Amino acid sequence: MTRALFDLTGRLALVTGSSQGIGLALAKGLAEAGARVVLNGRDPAKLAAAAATLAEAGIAAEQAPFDVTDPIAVDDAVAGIEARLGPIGILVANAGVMRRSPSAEMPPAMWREVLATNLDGVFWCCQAVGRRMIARGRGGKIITICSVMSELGRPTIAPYAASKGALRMLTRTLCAEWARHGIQVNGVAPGYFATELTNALVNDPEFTAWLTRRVPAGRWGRLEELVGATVFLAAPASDFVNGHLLYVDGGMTAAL
Ligand code: GCO
Ligand code: CA
Repeated sequence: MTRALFDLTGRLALVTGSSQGIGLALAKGLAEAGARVVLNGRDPAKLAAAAATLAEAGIAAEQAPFDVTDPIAVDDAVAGIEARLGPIGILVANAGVMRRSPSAEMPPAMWREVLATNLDGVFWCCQAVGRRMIARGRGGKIITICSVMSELGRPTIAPYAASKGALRMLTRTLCAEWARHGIQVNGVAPGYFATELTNALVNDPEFTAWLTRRVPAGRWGRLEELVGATVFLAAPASDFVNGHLLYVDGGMTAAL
């Protein structure tokens, strides 16, 4: 009974930006909860390597290479996935990039690149998947990957923080629009996890020293610690949870 609340058997899940890092860990976690997963990234070779990693763990993942920043490519890809594999019941809109520069010197192209992926790209994916969920009338689960930067600022990452703050309001707005269609739109907001995106920080002992004092849990997060929150928001257990950001941050946003 309680287990059924967290069972994803028979669901098809698309996880964007899942050739590495958080996306790949979440794809694996959703598959272990029973979902069929579709991996996405821009680079087909990296995607194939990610699928091979999952295959070693006994998970047969599908691959859908496309660029989330191109709304036409996104819509074509989602149509193609559904024609080939059936309705997407779970979208994890995870694809995101990080670029660092002091704001005063930030080149326009850097600003645009981050917003194009982290904000526009999430919207295009939610739109392409959401409009089909609405048309089918059988609901669905949309999970945006937010950040502690949905709530907190930090020097040198203005476009990233701006995009993640915007995702908080996008998540709420899509909930406001789509909840009546049985669609739940929620966010998982990770704190600091060691991934490709945080390499610069992981390799900086001063940052780790600061972080372990700043985070109540006193350490970096482990990728597998994001799985529970994501499975919850993808599963029947969260059917009346909507427009919510679930922070998985070792207490960081709760404490000064
Ligand atoms: C930074 C980090 C963060 C993390 C993460 C925290 O420079 O502060 O890269 O932004 O990547 O998003 O939730
Ligand atoms: Ca990533």
